[in-house]
Amino acid sequence: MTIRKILTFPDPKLREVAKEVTNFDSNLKELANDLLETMYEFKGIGLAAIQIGVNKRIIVADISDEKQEPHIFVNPKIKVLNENKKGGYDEGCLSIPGFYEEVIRPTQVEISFQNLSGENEKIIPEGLLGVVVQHETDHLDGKLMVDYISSVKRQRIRSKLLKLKK
Ligand code: GNR
Ligand code: NI
Repeated sequence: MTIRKILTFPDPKLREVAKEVTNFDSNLKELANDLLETMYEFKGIGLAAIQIGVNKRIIVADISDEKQEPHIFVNPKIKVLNENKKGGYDEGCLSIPGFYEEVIRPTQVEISFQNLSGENEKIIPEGLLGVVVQHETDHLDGKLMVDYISSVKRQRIRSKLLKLKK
């Protein structure tokens, strides 16, 4: 188990479209453990492999603050069940540290995915978990939370983060 470094916006790697997972081997389990450990270390509630520079379609999430209830989703696919987009949610992103922006998303989705053994599963995530799985699957397609806000705001965040890096 290793805590990995998280890439930050505007790192071009975060714009890559991640590749389907085809090998459900011990390396994949190791990657899932690293994702969980890194997510807990940085106090996140979700993490996509591309955020640690690994171009694979795997995400993890854990929205419970007391007991750990880790979710691992391999090759996730989102189906919108309720397009209703009332009331956005203030989202944060470990790849955009220090910024919180309201993102309006569908209120109910179904996520179909494979588990670490390659078996198909699907769930209808409730509440915040539904928001997080949409945020994470966006990462796998190179999409970031800042793509939902105005380009003026996005540029401002971009230059602030670039200055912090220097
Ligand atoms: O830690 C995180 N919090 C969060 C809050 C609201 C909506 C989405 C998220 S995901 C984020 C971690 C992260 O960057 N995952 O990609
Ligand atoms: Ni994120």
